Amino acid sequence: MNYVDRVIEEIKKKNPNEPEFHQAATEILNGLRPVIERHPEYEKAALLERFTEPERTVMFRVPWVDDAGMVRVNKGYRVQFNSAIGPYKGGLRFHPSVNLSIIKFLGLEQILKNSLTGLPIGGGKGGSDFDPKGKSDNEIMNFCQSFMTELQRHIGQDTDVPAGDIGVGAREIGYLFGQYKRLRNEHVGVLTGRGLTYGGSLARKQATGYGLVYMVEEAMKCRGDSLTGKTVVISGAGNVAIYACVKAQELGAKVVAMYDSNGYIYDKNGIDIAVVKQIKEVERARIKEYVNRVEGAEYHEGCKGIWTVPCDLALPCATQNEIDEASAKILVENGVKYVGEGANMPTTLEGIAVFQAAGIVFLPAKAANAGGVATSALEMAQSSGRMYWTFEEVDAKLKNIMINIYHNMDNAAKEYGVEGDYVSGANIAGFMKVAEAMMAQGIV
Ligand code: NDP
Ligand code: 2IT
Repeated sequence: MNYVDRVIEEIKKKNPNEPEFHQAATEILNGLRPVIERHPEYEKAALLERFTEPERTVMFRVPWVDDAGMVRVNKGYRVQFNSAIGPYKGGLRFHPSVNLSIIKFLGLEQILKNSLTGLPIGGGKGGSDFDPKGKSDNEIMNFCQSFMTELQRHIGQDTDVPAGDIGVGAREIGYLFGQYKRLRNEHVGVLTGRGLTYGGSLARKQATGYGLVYMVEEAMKCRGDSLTGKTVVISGAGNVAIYACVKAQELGAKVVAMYDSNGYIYDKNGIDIAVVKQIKEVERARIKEYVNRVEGAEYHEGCKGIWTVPCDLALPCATQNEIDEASAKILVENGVKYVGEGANMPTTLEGIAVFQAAGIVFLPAKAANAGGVATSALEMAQSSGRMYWTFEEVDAKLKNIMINIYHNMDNAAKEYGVEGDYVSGANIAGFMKVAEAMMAQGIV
């Protein structure tokens, strides 16, 4: 059995009951086959086995008190996956579905994504099965303080720098940072996505969504195409989805559908994003409210139907495995030409195969959504330098990074004989830097 097949098999055997981790590892290792052929020395060094085994996994109890005085207990996680090229870096996800498999898939993806940014950041991820929905601000603060009381002993500005992800935004980062500072007595860049009054970077909030659209714009430009007049469907109505919508509209596209975890809105006139922001960011309410505020808009219960809305560009920006084989086929039948992944692993392996067979321009998550973590690294640089860049400066750096990532993965795909296959291209381009750093650092 060849090296890649053997490692995939071992991962499944040694990590049972981790389907999301198996999925991410399979996608990555399949993409790396041409690299392994060219570098037989990696097998002797057990490079793939080391790459797919986290350097450290921390799991802990998070007890907190709810508003009724009842004690609640959640699970906390931080997977410090790979520090070959820099301190561990990656978000925290608070969602009831969180388990070790999900955190490990996110952490493994993060290693390659962070490498692709060209900045010195390793890969990690964490979170909790805590559900922020329906909790009061006081309960959110109690939870965040308890979570950080344990997490603080494992992180640090030069060790591991968490940030936001699903369910963790500016409010949660604020409470987490406050508790870190109180316990450690240091005001440092240990978290990114901080508020602008205490070390945050301009444009970090917008970065993932903007970066996604910058990459799509570059892919279109290379084909003599542009966003002007394009019809776009975006799943999600959170941080990534909202700012992808803002930038796509600014560049002349029409976004006609978005969803939250209950159902989707369709607005043939183009989504009024100010209304979505008011509902989701300010009121923390359900997106179905939109139809009460915008005439002519429709609401459909359930999420999957969103992929039946015809579009030129689909931007899945909510969560993993949102687009399965059946949804991918419908998108293709309806004439989709570009798919850009804002969420992490939003397309199943079967869904990706459908897009690739149909010749769709498919921009995989670890490249397309890297703008968020790239701007986090810019926030770290500003913290260390004790200075701030303007919005325009950060935005220009972000755009430049996204264009570079696009060309690096495009070139890697060409160099390794898989032109146009950006899944392989992104995996190869991200992996080579990590591989070289790991080989140079000895058996660790
Ligand atoms: P948010 O919590 O801000 O928003 C998530 C959105 O997706 C919400 O609208 C939520 O619906 C919806 N959603 C979440 N889970 C599900 C589900 N199981 N089914 C249907 N809808 C769901 O998170 P972000 O926007 O930050 O993250 C979205 C995706 O982007 C994630 O995959 C994340 O890993 C990825 N990402 C985020 C980055 C960042 O900088 N924030 C960077 C790179 C990637 P509801 O409102 O009902 O909860
Ligand atoms: O998936 C991701 O890249 C993020 N959630 C952002 C991580 C970060 O450290 O900014």
